[in-house]
Amino acid sequence: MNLDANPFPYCCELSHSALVIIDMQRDFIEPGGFGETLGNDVSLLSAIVPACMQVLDAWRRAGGLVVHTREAHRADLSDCPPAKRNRGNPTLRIGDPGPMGRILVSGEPGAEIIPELAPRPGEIVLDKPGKGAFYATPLDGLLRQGSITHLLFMGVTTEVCVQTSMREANDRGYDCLLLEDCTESYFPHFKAAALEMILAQGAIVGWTATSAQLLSALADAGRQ
Ligand code: TIU
Repeated sequence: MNLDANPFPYCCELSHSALVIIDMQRDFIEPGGFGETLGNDVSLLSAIVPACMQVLDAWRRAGGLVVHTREAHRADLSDCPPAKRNRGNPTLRIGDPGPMGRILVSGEPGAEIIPELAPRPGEIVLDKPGKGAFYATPLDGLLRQGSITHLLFMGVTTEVCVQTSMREANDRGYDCLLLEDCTESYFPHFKAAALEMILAQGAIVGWTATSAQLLSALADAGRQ
């Protein structure tokens, strides 16, 4: 597949590529979850859901590997460092009971991926205790086992978990692309800055492209 990406074209083979969907959880996108406890207006984030659904649907139909991550901790919080739990002055801390169950705890309603993007059998679903998808998860091994070399990212938030995961992936040798209209931040200027940082200096972290560009590349690949 060839994508008309920034800062220059991005080439990947579907059989060696994965769509990595970062933390599209109720805790970040709906009121009453972790995002809101940090003082954020969560309404901005749901705007990307239709574009994410379109990409996920096309990617599934093409037969590509899908990885979903969730930022979620064990019920006993043994994988949540006190430095993370005690940071700042949130209205509720990780593990506290909120309107969608315990904040950012695996298995609680708030930690689930939003129903529109719910994982299907056969897709990889990983709970991660950090911001990056590679820290304390089996992701790198699973991707190498599947001969995956190219990662296409969507999800939230752009400059926190998405950018951290892309940087981790970049250092591990993956060619990474971020779908611009399938990622969002609570701070629009941070999203814009993150996109700029990623593709500056000759794609120092990776490429960016729109969902339309990926859909068109998938359609072209399907015709061949
Ligand atoms: N998934 C993710 O980005 N976690 C965050 O805590 N993001 C914020 O922007 N707070």
